[in-house]
Amino acid sequence: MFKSLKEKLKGVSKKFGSSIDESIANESATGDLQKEIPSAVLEVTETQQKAETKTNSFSENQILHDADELSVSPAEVSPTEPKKASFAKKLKVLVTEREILLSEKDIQEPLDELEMILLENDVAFDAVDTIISHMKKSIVGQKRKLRTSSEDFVKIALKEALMEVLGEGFSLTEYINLHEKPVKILFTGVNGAGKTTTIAKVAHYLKNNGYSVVIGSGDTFRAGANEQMKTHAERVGVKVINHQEGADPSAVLFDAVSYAKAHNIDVVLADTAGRFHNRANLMNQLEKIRRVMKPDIVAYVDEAVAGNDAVIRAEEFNNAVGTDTVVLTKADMDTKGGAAISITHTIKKPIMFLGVGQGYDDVIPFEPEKIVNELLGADI
Ligand SMILES: Nc1nc2c(ncn2[C@@H]2O[C@H](COP(=O)(O)OP(=O)(O)OP(=O)(O)O)[C@@H](O)[C@H]2O)c(=O)[nH]1
Ligand SMILES: [Mg+2]
Repeated sequence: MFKSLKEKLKGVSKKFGSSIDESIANESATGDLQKEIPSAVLEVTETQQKAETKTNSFSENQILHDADELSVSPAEVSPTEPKKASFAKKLKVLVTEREILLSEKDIQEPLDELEMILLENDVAFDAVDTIISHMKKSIVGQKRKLRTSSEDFVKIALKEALMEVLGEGFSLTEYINLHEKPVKILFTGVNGAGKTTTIAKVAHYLKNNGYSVVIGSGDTFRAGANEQMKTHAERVGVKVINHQEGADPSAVLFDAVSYAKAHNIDVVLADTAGRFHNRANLMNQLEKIRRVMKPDIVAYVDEAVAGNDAVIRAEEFNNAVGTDTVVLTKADMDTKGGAAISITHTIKKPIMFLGVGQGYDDVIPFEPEKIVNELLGADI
């Protein structure tokens, strides 16, 4: 999942880290640092240097030892420059103890690269903007103690930036626990996005979590849709309500809700036929379904692999018939992660599940922090 983006983010975090380390090194080299070191410390340091110069026989071992701590190769440590090596060692300690003020130019290059990576991986413009501004805010002009590695410092900033655009997530089980039963969920979306499969997976997930479920087979339009839903429902052991092909989907879903009420079922999962937002008659039909079955949650389903197209369609569906939450399917085939990162930021609705395969277990509740940790390759 999101393999290409993950690799690129790892690379850019390293670059940010190196840029920051470079500015620290430059600052040390220009002697600015020396000005800020209290004179008492400098005096002690210089006295020690004198003593070291006198006693130092510059054995190869000593040079190797110093080189080790300075992270430079022995060849770079000239036996004629013992003062510099040993003074630099002390400076390094002082640098890690003090705070450094980073400027935008220190990180301009990796910042531009991050922007390109996000755009290339289908993250929407607005979301990219938010991430870049957040990164600047967290890094530029910030005094920070250099105790942690620069790369980790950058990862934390990136994590916060991604969390800002991902929003809160939507826990279905929490919602069900807090609301009157049956909780009615209407699934909408374009053709082939994965609505029917998602309903089967969610039914399976809910059953495993101790909830009772009924499915309404609301796709009365496509030939074979009823059969497909029935097969899935049988496999996951859930009752399905259906009418004949061509029947009014509102009536089917109304019946599914009545069945749930009569049998104390916790959740109704309502399927619909795939449709595009620009087909007015089909959108009117969805409006009618809404009025008749009064869903508690309208879940818009689209493919993560569709990237920016999924984000645009989600917005159009939201404007046309309303959306409360999003399910992104086929995340297992998505190397970019753009839709997962931008959809909530764009339509201001949380993601509920990610579909990650064709099996019934292949659905995972969308937890932003877990996703970001997965993207950045660490628990930070
Ligand atoms: N790899 C992968 N395939 C998926 C996932 N979800 C759905 N699919 C596949 O996508 C195809 C379409 O899924 P459906 O559930 O029939 O899609 P739909 O939105 O109901 O389609 P229509 O009813 O025609 O609008 C099927 O072959 C599914 O197996 C997923 O998370 N990962
Ligand atoms: Mg379907």
